[in-house]
Amino acid sequence: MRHQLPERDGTKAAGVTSCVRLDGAPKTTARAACSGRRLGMRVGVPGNRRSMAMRGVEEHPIGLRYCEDMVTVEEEAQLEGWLVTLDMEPVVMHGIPSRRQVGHFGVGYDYQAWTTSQADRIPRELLDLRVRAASIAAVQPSTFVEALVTRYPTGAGIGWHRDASAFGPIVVGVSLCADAVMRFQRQATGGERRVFEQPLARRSAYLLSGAARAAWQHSVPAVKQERWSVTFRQVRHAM
Ligand SMILES: O=C(O)CCC(=O)C(=O)O
Repeated sequence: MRHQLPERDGTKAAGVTSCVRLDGAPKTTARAACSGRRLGMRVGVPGNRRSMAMRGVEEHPIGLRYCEDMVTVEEEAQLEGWLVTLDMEPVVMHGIPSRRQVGHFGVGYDYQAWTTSQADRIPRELLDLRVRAASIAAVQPSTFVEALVTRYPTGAGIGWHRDASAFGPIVVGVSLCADAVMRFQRQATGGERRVFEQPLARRSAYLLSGAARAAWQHSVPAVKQERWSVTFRQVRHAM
Protein backbone atom coordinates (compact mmCIF):
# COMPACT_ATOMS: atom_id res chain seq x y z
CA MET A 1 0.00 0.00 0.00
CA ARG A 2 1.43 3.30 -0.99
CA HIS A 3 0.02 5.72 1.51
CA GLN A 4 -0.39 5.49 5.19
CA LEU A 5 -1.83 7.71 7.84
CA PRO A 6 0.03 7.97 11.12
CA GLU A 7 -0.94 5.41 13.70
CA ARG A 8 -2.71 6.58 16.82
CA ASP A 9 -3.42 4.97 20.10
CA GLY A 10 -7.01 3.83 20.00
CA THR A 11 -7.31 3.34 23.70
CA LYS A 12 -6.60 6.99 24.29
CA ALA A 13 -9.09 8.07 21.70
CA ALA A 14 -11.91 5.92 22.98
CA GLY A 15 -14.17 7.80 25.31
CA VAL A 16 -13.57 11.15 23.69
CA THR A 17 -16.93 12.57 22.84
CA SER A 18 -15.99 15.82 21.19
CA CYS A 19 -14.33 16.20 17.83
CA VAL A 20 -10.64 15.63 17.50
CA ARG A 21 -8.27 16.50 14.76
CA LEU A 22 -5.91 13.94 13.36
CA ASP A 23 -2.80 15.44 14.81
CA GLY A 24 -4.43 15.77 18.21
CA ALA A 25 -4.23 19.56 18.16
CA PRO A 26 -6.51 21.23 20.67
CA LYS A 27 -9.95 22.06 19.42
CA THR A 28 -9.37 25.79 19.66
CA THR A 29 -6.65 25.66 17.04
CA ALA A 30 -8.06 22.75 15.09
CA ARG A 31 -11.20 24.57 14.02
CA ALA A 32 -12.94 21.26 14.45
CA ALA A 33 -16.65 21.74 14.86
CA CYS A 34 -19.13 19.23 16.18
CA SER A 35 -22.83 19.47 16.19
CA GLY A 36 -25.46 17.24 17.63
CA ARG A 37 -27.64 17.06 20.62
CA ARG A 38 -25.20 18.62 22.98
CA LEU A 39 -23.43 21.01 20.64
CA GLY A 40 -26.27 21.71 18.30
CA MET A 41 -25.24 25.17 17.20
CA ARG A 42 -25.01 24.35 13.55
CA VAL A 43 -27.97 22.18 12.97
CA GLY A 44 -31.42 21.58 14.23
CA VAL A 45 -32.57 25.16 14.41
CA PRO A 46 -36.15 25.08 13.20
CA GLY A 47 -36.59 27.16 10.10
CA ASN A 48 -32.88 27.28 9.51
CA ARG A 49 -31.35 25.41 6.57
CA ARG A 50 -34.76 24.16 5.61
CA SER A 51 -34.43 22.59 2.22
CA MET A 52 -36.95 23.63 -0.36
CA ALA A 53 -36.50 20.16 -1.80
CA MET A 54 -37.76 18.42 1.32
CA ARG A 55 -41.37 18.65 2.35
CA GLY A 56 -42.17 18.08 5.97
CA VAL A 57 -41.52 19.47 9.41
CA GLU A 58 -37.88 19.97 10.23
CA GLU A 59 -36.60 18.05 13.23
CA HIS A 60 -33.05 17.26 14.22
CA PRO A 61 -32.68 13.47 14.46
CA ILE A 62 -31.72 12.49 17.98
CA GLY A 63 -28.49 10.55 17.81
CA LEU A 64 -27.09 12.41 14.80
CA ARG A 65 -23.79 14.17 15.36
CA TYR A 66 -21.62 15.92 12.86
CA CYS A 67 -17.93 16.78 13.06
CA GLU A 68 -15.93 18.82 10.60
CA ASP A 69 -12.22 18.60 9.89
CA MET A 70 -11.82 14.96 10.77
CA VAL A 71 -8.91 14.77 8.37
CA THR A 72 -6.57 17.42 7.09
CA VAL A 73 -6.34 18.46 3.44
CA GLU A 74 -3.03 16.62 3.14
CA GLU A 75 -4.41 13.45 4.70
CA GLU A 76 -7.43 13.57 2.44
CA ALA A 77 -5.14 13.78 -0.59
CA GLN A 78 -3.13 10.81 0.70
CA LEU A 79 -6.25 8.81 1.28
CA GLU A 80 -7.61 9.66 -2.14
CA GLY A 81 -4.36 8.48 -3.73
CA TRP A 82 -4.89 5.15 -2.01
CA LEU A 83 -8.66 4.90 -2.51
CA VAL A 84 -8.38 5.18 -6.29
CA THR A 85 -6.22 2.05 -6.32
CA LEU A 86 -8.97 -0.09 -4.76
CA ASP A 87 -11.03 -2.63 -6.63
CA MET A 88 -14.56 -1.41 -6.28
CA GLU A 89 -17.78 -2.91 -7.50
CA PRO A 90 -21.33 -1.64 -7.90
CA VAL A 91 -24.06 -2.75 -5.55
CA VAL A 92 -26.37 -5.04 -7.51
CA MET A 93 -29.95 -5.11 -6.29
CA HIS A 94 -32.71 -6.87 -8.21
CA GLY A 95 -30.18 -7.38 -10.98
CA ILE A 96 -29.57 -3.65 -11.40
CA PRO A 97 -26.05 -2.31 -10.69
CA SER A 98 -25.86 0.96 -8.81
CA ARG A 99 -23.77 3.87 -10.01
CA ARG A 100 -22.02 4.02 -6.69
CA GLN A 101 -19.30 1.47 -6.10
CA VAL A 102 -18.36 -0.20 -2.86
CA GLY A 103 -15.50 -2.04 -1.24
CA HIS A 104 -16.07 -3.99 1.97
CA PHE A 105 -13.35 -4.59 4.51
CA GLY A 106 -13.57 -6.65 7.66
CA VAL A 107 -17.13 -7.65 6.97
CA GLY A 108 -18.81 -8.24 3.65
CA TYR A 109 -22.49 -7.71 2.98
CA ASP A 110 -24.77 -9.39 0.47
CA TYR A 111 -27.34 -6.76 -0.53
CA GLN A 112 -29.71 -9.36 -1.95
CA ALA A 113 -29.58 -11.94 0.84
CA TRP A 114 -29.05 -9.34 3.62
CA THR A 115 -26.28 -11.43 5.10
CA THR A 116 -22.82 -10.58 6.37
CA SER A 117 -19.67 -12.53 5.69
CA GLN A 118 -15.98 -12.28 6.37
CA ALA A 119 -14.04 -9.97 4.09
CA ASP A 120 -10.44 -8.87 3.71
CA ARG A 121 -9.16 -7.25 6.87
CA ILE A 122 -9.44 -3.50 7.26
CA PRO A 123 -6.38 -2.04 5.51
CA ARG A 124 -3.86 -0.18 7.62
CA GLU A 125 -4.57 2.92 5.55
CA LEU A 126 -7.97 3.10 7.27
CA LEU A 127 -6.93 2.25 10.81
CA ASP A 128 -6.20 5.78 11.91
CA LEU A 129 -9.49 6.95 10.45
CA ARG A 130 -11.18 4.19 12.42
CA VAL A 131 -9.60 5.47 15.62
CA ARG A 132 -10.99 8.92 14.96
CA ALA A 133 -14.41 7.52 14.08
CA ALA A 134 -14.37 5.57 17.33
CA SER A 135 -13.40 8.68 19.27
CA ILE A 136 -16.50 10.59 18.23
CA ALA A 137 -18.62 7.54 18.99
CA ALA A 138 -16.87 6.92 22.33
CA VAL A 139 -16.31 3.26 21.52
CA GLN A 140 -13.23 1.12 21.11
CA PRO A 141 -11.94 1.24 17.52
CA SER A 142 -11.97 -2.55 17.34
CA THR A 143 -15.76 -2.56 17.69
CA PHE A 144 -15.93 -1.11 14.20
CA VAL A 145 -15.34 -4.41 12.50
CA GLU A 146 -16.47 -3.19 9.10
CA ALA A 147 -15.10 -0.41 6.93
CA LEU A 148 -17.26 0.21 3.90
CA VAL A 149 -15.63 2.33 1.22
CA THR A 150 -18.03 3.91 -1.25
CA ARG A 151 -17.18 5.81 -4.40
CA TYR A 152 -19.84 8.12 -5.76
CA PRO A 153 -19.05 9.15 -9.32
CA THR A 154 -20.52 12.52 -10.29
CA GLY A 155 -24.28 12.15 -10.43
CA ALA A 156 -24.43 9.12 -8.13
CA GLY A 157 -26.18 9.05 -4.77
CA ILE A 158 -27.84 6.59 -2.44
CA GLY A 159 -31.58 6.29 -1.96
CA TRP A 160 -33.66 6.22 1.20
CA HIS A 161 -32.70 3.45 3.58
CA ARG A 162 -31.76 2.50 7.09
CA ASP A 163 -28.50 0.66 7.46
CA ALA A 164 -29.12 -3.07 7.56
CA SER A 165 -30.15 -4.51 10.90
CA ALA A 166 -27.20 -6.91 10.75
CA PHE A 167 -25.06 -3.92 11.64
CA GLY A 168 -24.81 -2.46 15.10
CA PRO A 169 -26.36 0.58 16.77
CA ILE A 170 -23.56 3.03 15.95
CA VAL A 171 -22.46 4.07 12.48
CA VAL A 172 -19.79 6.64 11.67
CA GLY A 173 -19.25 7.87 8.13
CA VAL A 174 -16.38 10.01 6.88
CA SER A 175 -16.83 12.11 3.74
CA LEU A 176 -13.89 12.65 1.41
CA CYS A 177 -13.07 14.56 -1.77
CA ALA A 178 -16.38 16.38 -2.23
CA ASP A 179 -19.17 18.00 -0.25
CA ALA A 180 -22.55 16.32 -0.11
CA VAL A 181 -25.81 16.45 1.79
CA MET A 182 -27.35 13.72 3.88
CA ARG A 183 -31.13 13.81 4.06
CA PHE A 184 -33.20 12.31 6.82
CA GLN A 185 -36.88 11.42 7.02
CA ARG A 186 -39.19 9.66 9.41
CA GLN A 187 -42.88 9.38 9.92
CA ALA A 188 -44.09 10.83 13.19
CA THR A 189 -47.18 9.65 15.02
CA GLY A 190 -50.15 10.62 12.91
CA GLY A 191 -48.20 10.15 9.72
CA GLU A 192 -46.61 13.60 9.56
CA ARG A 193 -43.28 13.59 7.75
CA ARG A 194 -40.29 14.85 9.70
CA VAL A 195 -37.24 15.87 7.70
CA PHE A 196 -33.72 17.07 8.17
CA GLU A 197 -30.79 17.92 5.96
CA GLN A 198 -27.22 17.59 7.18
CA PRO A 199 -24.60 19.12 4.90
CA LEU A 200 -21.58 16.81 4.77
CA ALA A 201 -18.48 18.85 4.10
CA ARG A 202 -15.56 16.96 2.67
CA ARG A 203 -13.30 15.72 5.48
CA SER A 204 -16.20 15.70 7.94
CA ALA A 205 -17.75 12.79 9.81
CA TYR A 206 -21.27 12.01 10.94
CA LEU A 207 -22.39 9.69 13.67
CA LEU A 208 -25.69 7.85 13.60
CA SER A 209 -26.91 6.33 16.82
CA GLY A 210 -30.20 5.97 18.67
CA ALA A 211 -33.18 7.21 16.69
CA ALA A 212 -31.01 8.61 13.90
CA ARG A 213 -29.79 5.07 13.28
CA ALA A 214 -32.92 3.08 14.05
CA ALA A 215 -35.95 5.24 13.31
CA TRP A 216 -34.85 7.65 10.60
CA GLN A 217 -34.10 6.81 7.00
CA HIS A 218 -31.29 8.63 5.27
CA SER A 219 -30.20 9.24 1.70
CA VAL A 220 -27.53 11.15 -0.19
CA PRO A 221 -28.74 12.96 -3.32
CA ALA A 222 -26.64 12.80 -6.46
CA VAL A 223 -23.25 14.38 -5.89
CA LYS A 224 -21.92 17.15 -8.09
CA GLN A 225 -18.35 15.94 -7.95
CA GLU A 226 -16.78 12.55 -7.27
CA ARG A 227 -17.08 11.74 -3.58
CA TRP A 228 -15.78 8.94 -1.39
CA SER A 229 -17.12 7.86 1.94
CA VAL A 230 -15.73 5.48 4.51
CA THR A 231 -18.36 4.06 6.82
CA PHE A 232 -17.43 2.25 10.01
CA ARG A 233 -19.96 -0.17 11.45
CA GLN A 234 -20.33 -2.75 14.14
CA VAL A 235 -22.11 -6.08 13.67
CA ARG A 236 -24.87 -7.23 15.97
CA HIS A 237 -23.92 -10.89 16.08
CA ALA A 238 -20.61 -12.70 15.89
CA MET A 239 -20.11 -14.19 12.46
O1 LIG B 1 -22.11 8.08 1.66
C1 LIG B 1 -22.44 8.13 2.81
O2 LIG B 1 -21.85 8.81 3.62
C2 LIG B 1 -23.66 7.34 3.27
C3 LIG B 1 -23.50 5.87 3.00
C4 LIG B 1 -24.71 5.08 3.39
O3 LIG B 1 -25.71 5.59 3.77
C5 LIG B 1 -24.65 3.62 3.28
O4 LIG B 1 -23.71 3.08 2.69
O5 LIG B 1 -25.58 2.95 3.76
